[in-house]
Amino acid sequence: MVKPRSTNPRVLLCNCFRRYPSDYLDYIGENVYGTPRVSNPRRIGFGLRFLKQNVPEIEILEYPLWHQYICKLKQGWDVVGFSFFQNEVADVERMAAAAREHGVKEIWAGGHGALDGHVPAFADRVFIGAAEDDVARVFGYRVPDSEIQHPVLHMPMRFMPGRIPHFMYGLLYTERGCPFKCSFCQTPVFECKRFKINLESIDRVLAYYKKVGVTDVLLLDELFGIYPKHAEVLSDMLARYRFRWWTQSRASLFLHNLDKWYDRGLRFPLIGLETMNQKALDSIDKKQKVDEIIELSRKTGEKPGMYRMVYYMIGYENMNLAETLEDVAAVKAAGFDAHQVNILTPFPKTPLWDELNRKYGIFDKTYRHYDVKHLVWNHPYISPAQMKYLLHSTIAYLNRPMDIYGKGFVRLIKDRFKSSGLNFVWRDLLKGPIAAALINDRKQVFFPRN
Ligand code: B12
Repeated sequence: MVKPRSTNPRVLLCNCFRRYPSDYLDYIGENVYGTPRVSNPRRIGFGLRFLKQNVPEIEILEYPLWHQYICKLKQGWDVVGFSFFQNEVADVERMAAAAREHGVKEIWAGGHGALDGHVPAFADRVFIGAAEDDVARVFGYRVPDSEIQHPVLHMPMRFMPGRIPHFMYGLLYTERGCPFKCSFCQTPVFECKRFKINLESIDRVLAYYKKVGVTDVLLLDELFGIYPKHAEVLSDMLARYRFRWWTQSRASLFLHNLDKWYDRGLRFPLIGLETMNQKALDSIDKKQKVDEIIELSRKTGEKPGMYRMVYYMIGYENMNLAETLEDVAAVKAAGFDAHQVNILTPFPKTPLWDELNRKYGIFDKTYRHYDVKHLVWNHPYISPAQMKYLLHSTIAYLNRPMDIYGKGFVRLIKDRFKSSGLNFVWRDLLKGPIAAALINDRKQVFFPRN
């Protein structure tokens, strides 16, 4: 029997299971065909850490191995919940079935994967968007959005072959939601409420990162800079702690803030380019001009020590093979340093999903294929096999290992050496990897809630 809520149910929230201990997302390997490769181990559930920081009564289990998960189930839980992406839905359904077999009466689902239409078939409660307050209510109190506290979040990057520690990012989410409505993106439907994460809790996390030796902070907001005053305080804070920082945003916001953010430590802008074809940009409602992208490349290219990565997609409805190749050539000519190349993928509840399904049909329902590297709908001009070939050749062309590791990093090293002298050797070649080797990112560090 599920206990009445007021008596504090035992709640366990998990990520999808890992297949083997060093299971990783081959994020760089998927986008650069060459060595050295960099692995992005599946170790930390960012959403789960946010929930635990704000609702300490829950227990979290991050990316367990299957046997660890079963062992945990045996401890007896009133509720077991899962945090997952679309490409993990089938695996999580299997985990939910195992939980039921162990007598769990209530299954929860959250994270972007929970938007999938099949999820209510195996979950009793589906949470969309930030859920700190919803989960706190189960324990009889509230966590308003303005009081959500930021937890400690690390993300390791390791060189392969082997597992050589290279970087340990400190992660930051400074706001949730996005005012734009790009047709491919789930954020407008996932995070209907937009809000900022409170600054005191961010400051506390930054002080912690500094203390443990983190050199680089990665901001994974959908769109850093959309709240100008908030971004002003935050960029100032990052400068005060002397972090080098990486952030996602759109071309217009980078252009507007470039000089200031650069002076305050921004070195790795991650830019939503999407395509250099204006018709295609308009077709996904990106509200971005190709001229802005060109201008941004020029301006960022003049900043010493800046490494620019763009998010690029192929497979637009109105582009055939030849037009796609022209687009790829235009992206190369824009002159950015690295490119994440994806295939335009409809995700549930997005305008793109409805439109492509209605006009052409979404034929591939295999969840694992929703990793933005597969064509899952009937493209009018390009077959799935052609698209795969196009993806591989685009990646090989845009991210030539010699350019990425050779030209790009050699320029970075030269620029850094020029600006910091021998301090560069300490900070980049020694301090970063030493901190990466010493920090135990899996250790759950939480601040007391005040
Ligand atoms: C960080 C990130 C990643 C990281 C994930 C690392 C990790 N260990 O989690 C990396 C870089 C590895 C990654 C990879 C991918 N990503 Co990604 N990623 C993001 C990003 C930028 C932020 C997500 C995040 O961490 N948010 C912050 C946390 C705090 O929020 P949250 O997870 O949503 O959790 C909150 C709520 O959702 C809720 N909640 C979450 N889980 C649960 C569970 C329960 C039970 C409850 C009650 C509540 C709850 O409460 C939490 C606290 O408020 C988003 C875009 C964005 N800005 O949102 C894209 C995004 C989620 N990614 C996306 C995609 C497509 C991918 C990839 C498939 C693409 C690729 N090949 O690169 C892969 C798939 C990875 C995988 N399955 O392993 C898409 C959609 C994914 C989808 N629908 O499945 C997004 C939305 C980007 C976009 N706009 O298109 N990603």
